[in-house]
Amino acid sequence: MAKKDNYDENSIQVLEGLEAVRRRPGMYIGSTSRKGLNHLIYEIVDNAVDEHLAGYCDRIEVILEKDGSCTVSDNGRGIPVGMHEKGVPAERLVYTTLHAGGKFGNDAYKTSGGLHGVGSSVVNALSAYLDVLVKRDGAIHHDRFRRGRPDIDLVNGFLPIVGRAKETGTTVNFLPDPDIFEITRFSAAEVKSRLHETAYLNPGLTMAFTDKRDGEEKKELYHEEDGLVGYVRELNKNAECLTEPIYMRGRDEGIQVEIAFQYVNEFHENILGYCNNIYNADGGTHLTGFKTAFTTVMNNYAREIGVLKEKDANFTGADIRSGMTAVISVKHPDPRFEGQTKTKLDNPDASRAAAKVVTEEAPHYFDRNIEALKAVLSSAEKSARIRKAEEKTKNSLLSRQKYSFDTNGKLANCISRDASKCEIFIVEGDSAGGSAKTARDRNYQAILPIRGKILNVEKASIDKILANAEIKTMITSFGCGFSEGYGNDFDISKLRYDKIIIMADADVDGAHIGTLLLTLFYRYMPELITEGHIYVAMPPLYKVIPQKGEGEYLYDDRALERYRNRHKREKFALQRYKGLGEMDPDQLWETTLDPKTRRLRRIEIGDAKLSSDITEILMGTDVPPRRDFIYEHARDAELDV
Ligand code: 28F
Repeated sequence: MAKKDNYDENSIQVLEGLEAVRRRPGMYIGSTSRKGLNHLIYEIVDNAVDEHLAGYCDRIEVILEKDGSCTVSDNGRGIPVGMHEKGVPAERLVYTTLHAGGKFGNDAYKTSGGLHGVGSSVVNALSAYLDVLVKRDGAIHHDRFRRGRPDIDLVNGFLPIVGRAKETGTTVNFLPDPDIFEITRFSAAEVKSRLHETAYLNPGLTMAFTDKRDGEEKKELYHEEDGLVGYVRELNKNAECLTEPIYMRGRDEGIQVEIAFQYVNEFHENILGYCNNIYNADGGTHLTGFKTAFTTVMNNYAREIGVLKEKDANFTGADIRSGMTAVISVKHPDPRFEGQTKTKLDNPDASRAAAKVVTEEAPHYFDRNIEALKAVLSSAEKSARIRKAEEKTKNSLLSRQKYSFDTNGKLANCISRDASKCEIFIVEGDSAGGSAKTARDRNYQAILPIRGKILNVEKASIDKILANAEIKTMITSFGCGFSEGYGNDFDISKLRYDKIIIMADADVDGAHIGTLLLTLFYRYMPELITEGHIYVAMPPLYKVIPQKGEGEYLYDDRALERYRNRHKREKFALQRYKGLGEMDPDQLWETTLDPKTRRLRRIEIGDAKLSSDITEILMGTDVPPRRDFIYEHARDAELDV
């Protein structure tokens, strides 16, 4: 009897906990937009990955179902279903208790640590329904919840058994609650990219993906036997490589460190950091430890083999990393993160561990691979030479231009100086630029027309980049300088516009220009993206004008198809926009400039793998995948209100 009372009390607490999640979902999953939505899948997948890390699961499957739900299953041991001391099956407690991991006094079990370590119960609380099937002890056990509340009766305190099974594993099927999420359609591109990333970080694990939502099933299988080395190869697959991928691993203070890097014939560094399989967009201590130690090791080599003479100054860290692509993955028993977004690792011991591994392992490799050593040092020399030559040019260029606000011929600036209200549209082509200048609200909207193709900064040296007229104009207009490997002159607090809006045609060329611009921002002004200032305008493809009633803008062919289906018997005129240049100023205002009616997509580069895919897909010459990519992302466009 006492036990039952106890359970009732507990179950009230449980419901209150889940209610809290439903009241403030953003606190638990970041947001209720598309990003938060996909996060639900990652939380569940992370639990399965933990089971892999524990050594019991080698296959995880993710299915996007026709009804909009998602199924995740693994072939691990199955979540324990035995009666817990509180009088409920352990599985049910996992799905209804916040911080379940901690409550079991078994913190060490949780290594991949979902976003805030509250995984399963948060997903449950935010799902219209969630079904769990556990195959264990020869039986299939079933549990079911609605909006986090159990929706199935226990049988003598146990989960109902719905079948027999020799094998073991856990399957979870859930439907995000439309009352909570603004958007309930998962982004397949993002899920796939995340699964592929997980496969690279966990060689030996197979990730299967199926999208059953539209028409025929689409399947992908990710299995990356070469792990981080394969990841680095993939990141560099379109570059001219100067070394083989170099791999090292080690352990220190209970932290496991794995590093793979490779040099390419380019002028920037691309270093990705992971802690417990989670990408750290803002890096952190594991990266700084690696960088500092690697700089020391390589400067020592440079002196030893005479690349640096006694009187020479050391190479800077950026010199040494110029051309480096690296992935650093640490497994930490108690990760801490810094800042609002929790994307920067903060544990000092992770820095020491990464430094120790590099200091011990890098010489093992370079002592035996002199060619690689020479390639790295000659890349550093080249970078140092350019740095010195350009420090002068750069200083004079920036001091001359830093505050020349209105002297720029092409920029049609706005009147307001209140950055929080101002917007700048980067418009492709002179004719669209002209219309936009007429159409805009000059109080707070600035127009910067750009001509022709933007320089591909991935392939250009810094002097060429700074000499490029369009890029110079952008740097001066934005007002916050730029950052490159040799020092950071970028100051986001000086940004003159809250929104920087890329306005290009909704065709392949437009997408190409958009990507070149994004690549520029990503490499040289990344905070513009991470702080959420970059947007892409999504102009409509069609306008339908019915005989009676209001005209309507349609943004893609699906919308047109839907419109046709809804207005089968009615006559309407159909106007097709080929490009921004064809719209008159009024149309341009209504479709692209007016905050009340326009559509903007905010650019987020939280996912390193995805951004590399974007560059890969959009920079490549393959037109078909590029079109698919644009299509898929265009459909996920969110209204900016
Ligand atoms: C589709 C999502 O969530 N898989 C999981 C396991 C296995 C165990 C476990 C999970 C013990 C009581 C805390 C099994 N046998 N896939 C998953 N597989 N959780 S989640 O244990 C959880 C702890 O609650 C498991 C022995 N030990 C652990």
